[in-house]
Amino acid sequence: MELKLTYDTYPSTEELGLYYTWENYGLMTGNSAIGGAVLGGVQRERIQLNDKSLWSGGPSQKRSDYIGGNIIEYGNYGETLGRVRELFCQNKVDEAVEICGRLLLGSDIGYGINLSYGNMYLDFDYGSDAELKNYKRELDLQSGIITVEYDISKTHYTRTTYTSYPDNVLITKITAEGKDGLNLSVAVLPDNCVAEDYKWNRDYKSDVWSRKWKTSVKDGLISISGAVDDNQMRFASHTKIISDGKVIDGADKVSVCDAKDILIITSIGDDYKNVYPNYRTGENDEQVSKKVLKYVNDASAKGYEALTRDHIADYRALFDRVELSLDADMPQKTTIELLDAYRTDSASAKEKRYLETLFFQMGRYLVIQSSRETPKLDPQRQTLPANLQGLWVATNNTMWHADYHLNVNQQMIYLPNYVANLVNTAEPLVDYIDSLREPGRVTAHIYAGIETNSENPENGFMAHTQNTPFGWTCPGWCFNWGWGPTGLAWLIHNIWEYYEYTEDLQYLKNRIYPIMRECAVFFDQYLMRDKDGYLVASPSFSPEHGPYTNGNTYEQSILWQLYEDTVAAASVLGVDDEKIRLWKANQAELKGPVEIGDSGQIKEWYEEGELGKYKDGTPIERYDDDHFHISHLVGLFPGNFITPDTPELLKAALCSINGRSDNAQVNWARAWRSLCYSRALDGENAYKFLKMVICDEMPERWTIGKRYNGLTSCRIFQIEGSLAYTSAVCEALMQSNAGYISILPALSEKWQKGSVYGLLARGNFELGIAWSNCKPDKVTLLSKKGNTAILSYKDIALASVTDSNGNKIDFTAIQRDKISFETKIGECYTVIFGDK
Ligand code: FUC
Repeated sequence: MELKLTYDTYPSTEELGLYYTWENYGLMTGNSAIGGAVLGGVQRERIQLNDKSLWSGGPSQKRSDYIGGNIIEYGNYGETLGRVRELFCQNKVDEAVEICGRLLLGSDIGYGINLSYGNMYLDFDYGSDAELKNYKRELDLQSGIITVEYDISKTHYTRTTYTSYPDNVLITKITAEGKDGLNLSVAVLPDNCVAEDYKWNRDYKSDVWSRKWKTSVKDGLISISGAVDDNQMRFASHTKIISDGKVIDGADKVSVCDAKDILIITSIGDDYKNVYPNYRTGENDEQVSKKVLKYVNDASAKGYEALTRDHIADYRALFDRVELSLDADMPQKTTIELLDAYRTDSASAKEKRYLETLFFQMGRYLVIQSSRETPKLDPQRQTLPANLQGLWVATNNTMWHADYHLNVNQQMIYLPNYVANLVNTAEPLVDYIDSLREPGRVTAHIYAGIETNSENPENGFMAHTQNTPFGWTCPGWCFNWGWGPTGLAWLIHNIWEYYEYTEDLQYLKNRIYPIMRECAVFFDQYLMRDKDGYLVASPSFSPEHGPYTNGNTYEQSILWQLYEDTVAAASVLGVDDEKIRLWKANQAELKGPVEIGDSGQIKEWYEEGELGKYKDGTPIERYDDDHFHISHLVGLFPGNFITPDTPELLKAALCSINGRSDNAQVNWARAWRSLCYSRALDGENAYKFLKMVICDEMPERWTIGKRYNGLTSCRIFQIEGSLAYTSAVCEALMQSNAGYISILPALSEKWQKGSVYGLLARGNFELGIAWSNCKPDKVTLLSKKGNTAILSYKDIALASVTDSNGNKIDFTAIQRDKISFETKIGECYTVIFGDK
């Protein structure tokens, strides 16, 4: 089945410049470093360009005292924290809260923002005012290529665009077949991109985003070299225009006449390097420019055919790993028509299933475009992880700076990577967390009094809710969203999963475990005893919700999981016996992590009685049942504290999600609810929220129209809704977090018939499931590590298991609903279910 986003309408030249057009209709492309958005204009085309590491903020000539936003007088090497804790213990909550709000803060000076690189403009002269016909624009998820096609006056024009990871270039190929040739000009402008209709964060001053650059043109090559004013970050791009027509250099653009064929090759780069404390490569302008030019020259020498062949091979090696069918075909409707029908519930069942499949694969496409590992042969191409907008920002005042948010967003951005079989794409996240260790030790010292020195090396690092690529690890400039030391531990659970899915022992040992260990070492010292002798992280704030307390379910659940994971990691590596003992003891002495309240809910705060009320019945301040975050359920998802094997807790978790209204408002929150419902084995509610992600409805006051480009939003476009959607589809079809693989644990009745191939389960199994009437017919299991397979489904003990030669395999029926059998590396097993 084809997987395409298709359009038959295009923006006018005027509309091309609007933020609205970019956000709702732009088709995104990228290779984790360079990004682009194809808007599809005809007279004028705009390809918006990104360089992921182009940021303002951080170290700068004008901030010689830059220390990642930490304020020594505020943190006072842990004294302030100690005072706050003491006040909490004496039950002087108001005084404690006052100090939190005044001193447990970081700076906002030099935070910076992820900048849009600029735009490439193609201005066409068709030499006739003949009518345009057969316009089509599409993004083909199976090749990672965007195409724009149309006819004007007996000539067929085609433009294809993609971003090559192997060659580090953005390619646009334009051809004309028929009577007329191509006449156009190409210009690249690293312009300021503050679109008129962009209504968020307008108050940013230009000193945050302004830059200077020079453009030169020679032999069809447009070269740009410049620097960001705020932090002197150097950037460069080269755009080479190759054609069979006449190529004419202008002052700042290139014109092409009478061509049938034009190839435009662009590469962009900068002098950013994720190394503390300067975060620069040390290259001068010329070196940055030369580095970028080499990619363009190499790609020109290679030629379009070979570039495209290598791009497709690279892309498909990832994309093709997972196939999903929900028994649908590609409808004869454009994406706009389909989405409108879906949103008004007038789409046919087949159309709905098609869109649900398309969004699943769109999430995988976005992962591949926005997060790739460092190429072995080109280590300078290490990239930052995908940020709040992946790597696509179109303005220089993007909301939330398109940064790294650790109170849910960054965790969600890296949800589908493992289960949707794209494991290596998570490596930029591992590299990034590793890079927070050095600056994070400074924050740990200043705010928690936990010092790393020669006697205590790697003694703990701390980071809070938001960070930038410049080691910005201090708390935010407002306590109730900005203080969040456990967000980092949550993110580290994600990279532990890298090991759980792959069982790559070397990678665990060299890259992941040192990070986990240092995080656990930090919390060993950070935790304090409460009046009952339990260990708590204090002060705490359930992300953006409710009161300040001495420990809460969110933080305690994350810490339970951190100890659980770190003990498992150390045990499998056979190291740190003494630490293992300490970590187990600490885990056992944690307050909570989970308590059941008087409404039968998981309490979000230990002070809670009935849902949203204190034990004496007074309402909890700032309690909001529409609230986006469901932070107290991290033990259910992504954690393992609450599973079907703890039925009482599972029931309480269900009560908690049901206690929140359906009005989750933003898409990551909808996807999160779907994930939790799947873990709670409630397929219909899980589906309901998946559907809401596709509908992408936003309150009127926030929105500038509906998205039709496969993206979803959190007011503005934010990427985690789409990525968490993909992972939520996986969780409905298969779960593997509770020590066994659950088949179709939360399948909605809407998905009667279908199949999925290539999902990854913990223990490194590749799973296929074919089902009908909502029940599995056949499960295939490719064992990539030779582990014992444990599968769970109703009455699975009555099924039969064969190996790839059709030989029957003996299995152990652990229960009627659970079987186990030994597997061999590389062998594929088939489970056939009997009568339904
Ligand atoms: C969290 C959320 C906001 C937004 C921001 C980037 O703080 O509560 O809705 O997604 O991150």
